[in-house]
Amino acid sequence: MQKTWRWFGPKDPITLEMLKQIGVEGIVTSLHHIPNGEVWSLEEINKMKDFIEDHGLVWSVVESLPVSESVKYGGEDRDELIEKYKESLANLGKAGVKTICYNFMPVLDWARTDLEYPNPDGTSNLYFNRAEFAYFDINILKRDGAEKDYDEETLRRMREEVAPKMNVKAEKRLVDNIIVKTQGFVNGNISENDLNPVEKFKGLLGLYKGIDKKQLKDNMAYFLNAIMPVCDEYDINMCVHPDDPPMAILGLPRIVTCDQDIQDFLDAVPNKHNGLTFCAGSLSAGAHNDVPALAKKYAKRTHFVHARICNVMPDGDFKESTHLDPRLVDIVKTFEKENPEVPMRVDHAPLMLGDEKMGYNAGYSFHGRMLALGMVSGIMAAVASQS
Ligand code: DNO
Repeated sequence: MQKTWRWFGPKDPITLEMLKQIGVEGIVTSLHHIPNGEVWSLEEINKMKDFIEDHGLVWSVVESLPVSESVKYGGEDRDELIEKYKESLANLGKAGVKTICYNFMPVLDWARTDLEYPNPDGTSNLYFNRAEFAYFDINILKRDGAEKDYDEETLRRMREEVAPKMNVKAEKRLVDNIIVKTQGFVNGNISENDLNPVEKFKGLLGLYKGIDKKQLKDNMAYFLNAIMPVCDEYDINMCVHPDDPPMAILGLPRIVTCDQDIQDFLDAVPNKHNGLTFCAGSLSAGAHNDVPALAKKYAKRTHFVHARICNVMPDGDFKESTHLDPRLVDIVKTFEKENPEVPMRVDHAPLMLGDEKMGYNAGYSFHGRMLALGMVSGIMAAVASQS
């Protein structure tokens, strides 16, 4: 696999010079300054590409070229937005940047309740607490009928363990973690500048009234069918990111959650340019997924790999595991054998050794990711020595 790194552009405190020193071969980035839905001009693309290449690196993957909400729910302006998306793709193709990661998650890109969950060794991790998430849904969003989406045990934990600890500050932190800090930097719907994120969020949820899984799948197929001619012309590989976590949340449908879903979107638009971002971490956050088996099944349809893996607790909470987890070793082995050229980046590593003071985007520490890259590189070297 090609060793890549998610870099957030010239304002990222982690510089390309630093990345060269730690063995990174390719860069994963986006034009974060261009608002969602606007065309990426060839000029802006080339500016970024030249900057990366001037540092002796290559722009391996775009993560992400965001799909506007209206394309997902099928709004009136979707065809117009898809035309703009096609223009951006054509410009990327002309510049030679040909692997494009996107997602089809309604409203919320990825979700965690805690961004600095302390570990016994002094590091901290991202964490998803189901009972805290239920508290956000039921008591903060006050979504109609939310209670019925949670099992009895989660509701008991919410009442007995979460609610007594809540106050204005704790609620604000939960809102920040779930819909603000995890969204802004991925060009999501809510940013740190929004004065009332909860109200804005409720409005966005309203856009999906009446949209079920089937409708969302149809909308994804509509989008893919529309863009495939451009992908064919420029040999662009589209790779959808699985839903994180891989299940319906907040009453919203999610459609890239399991084996069947993956098979469905691949079958819906049978074109080699329609592929997957194999985010082992997202898929592993659902106990229903056997992620090493999915890697074997879909290695050849994968255009981009996110290396990380989660442990799901019996109560449905989950947390990232070490990058040396045997399941990840197995997955790395699979990709090294089945798709050795595929770009891979390590994902969501702990905060450690001063990372916590640096204000990095949630999940994107420097020391934590550097250690993770060292671990995955070690696994790759061991696999190479055995073959
Ligand atoms: C979170 C990321 C996601 C991912 C997008 C791709 O850390 O894995 O935000 O970049 O879903 O579109």
